[in-house]
Amino acid sequence: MTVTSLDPHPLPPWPGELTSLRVDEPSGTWSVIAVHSTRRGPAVGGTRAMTYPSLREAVADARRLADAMTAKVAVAGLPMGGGKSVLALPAPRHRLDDATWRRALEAHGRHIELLHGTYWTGPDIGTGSADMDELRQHTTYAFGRAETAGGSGSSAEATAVGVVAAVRAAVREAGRPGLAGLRILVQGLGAVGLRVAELVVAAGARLLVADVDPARVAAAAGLAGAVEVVAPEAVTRTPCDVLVPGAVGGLIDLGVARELPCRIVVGAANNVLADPAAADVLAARGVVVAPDFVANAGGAIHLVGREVLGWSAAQVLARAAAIEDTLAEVFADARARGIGSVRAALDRAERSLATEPAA
Ligand code: NAD
Ligand code: PPY
Repeated sequence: MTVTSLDPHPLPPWPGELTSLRVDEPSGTWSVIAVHSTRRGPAVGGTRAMTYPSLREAVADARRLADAMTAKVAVAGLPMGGGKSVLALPAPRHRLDDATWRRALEAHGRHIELLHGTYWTGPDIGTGSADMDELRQHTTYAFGRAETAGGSGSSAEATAVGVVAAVRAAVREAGRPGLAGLRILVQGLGAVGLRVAELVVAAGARLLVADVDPARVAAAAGLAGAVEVVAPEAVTRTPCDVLVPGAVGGLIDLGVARELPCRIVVGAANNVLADPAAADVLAARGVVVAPDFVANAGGAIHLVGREVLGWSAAQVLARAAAIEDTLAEVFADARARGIGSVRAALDRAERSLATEPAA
C-alpha cells in the first residue's frame, strides 16, 4: 500500500505535533486533543465543550486554538507549549443530563492522562473550575480547579487586566492619550468581558455593551451612568473607538474587516479574526489591531504562573499588566518593518520559540 492510497486523508495536514481523537460511545461525545508545539515545554490550553456541525470542524477548531496557544505562551515568555482540546458534545451542554456530562468528562480526563503530561488542560468556553475538579479525578494534568480544591481558581481577573493593558497600548498606538472619553464596545459580558467593562469605565471610558444574555447586559448596565446597549447582531456595524470582542472567536471576517467602523480592535476572545487576511485589510484601513494571543494571555499567565511557577496573585497581575509594554514593542516593531501587528507578534513568538525558556 502506498501513502497516496490513504487519500482522501480523513483529516487535512497540520504542522502541529499531535491530534488525538477518542469517542465515548455511551455519552456520544468526541474528545479531541490538539498539541501544536512542545518546543518550550508541555502543551497547555483549555477544554472547549460545545456542539459542532461535524467532527472535522471540531478538529479544525482544536487545531486553530492550539496554534494560538503556542504563540500566546511564547510571547508571554512562559516555559510551556501550546495545545487545546475540544469536547464535541451530542447536544448543548445545558441539555445534557448530569450523568452524561460526567461520563464525557471522565472519558476526556482518561484521554488526557494517556498523553502522560504532553498536554495540560484548563477551563475554556463550556467548562469551568468545577469541571476541572471533576477532571482531576481522572487525570493529573488539569489546571484551574477551584481554590478550595487546591487549584488557582478563575483566571478571568488576570485576563481582564491584560486585555485592558492591551487597550491602553493600542489607544496610544492610535495617537490618543488615554481611555477617558473613548467609546469602548465590549461584546460578551461573561467573566472576562464584564470585568473589562468595569475597568474601562473606571478609566473614564464611555461604555457600550452587547450580550445575547439579557441578565449579563443588565449586570453591565449598572456599571455606569449612561451605558449604551447594542444588539448582538449590530456589534460590527456600531461606530466605536475600541471594539473588544469577548464572546466567541471568528467575529471579524473579510467583509467585516472592510467595513468595521472602529479605530481599534483588542481581542479578549481567542481567534477573533475568522480569516488571517482580515488582519491585512484592517491594517490597510489604519485600524490598530491588538492580536488576541497577546492581549488575552493573562489567563495563561494566571494558570501557569500560579500552578507551575509558584507566583503570587500580585505577581500574576503585574505580569498581566506588563502586556501593555509587550504590545507597545510589537507595535513599534510592526511600524519599523512596515508590517501588520499580527505578523509582528507571530514573528516575536517565533523568536521566542527559537530560544530556550528561562528556567
Ligand atoms: P464566559 O462564558 O464567561 O462569557 C462569554 C459571554 O459571551 C457570555 O456572557 C455569553 O452570553 C456571551 N455571548 C456568547 N455569544 C455571544 C454573541 N454572539 N454575542 C454577544 N455575546 C455573546 O467566557 P469568559 O471566560 O468571559 O471568556 C470570554 C472569551 O475570552 C472566550 O472566547 C474565551 O475563550 C476567551 N478567553 C478567556 C480567558 C479566561 O481567562 N476566562 C482567557 C483567554 C481567553
Ligand atoms: C487560553 O488562554 O485560551 C487558555 O486556554 C488558558 C489556559 C492556559 C493554560 C492552561 C489551560 C488553559
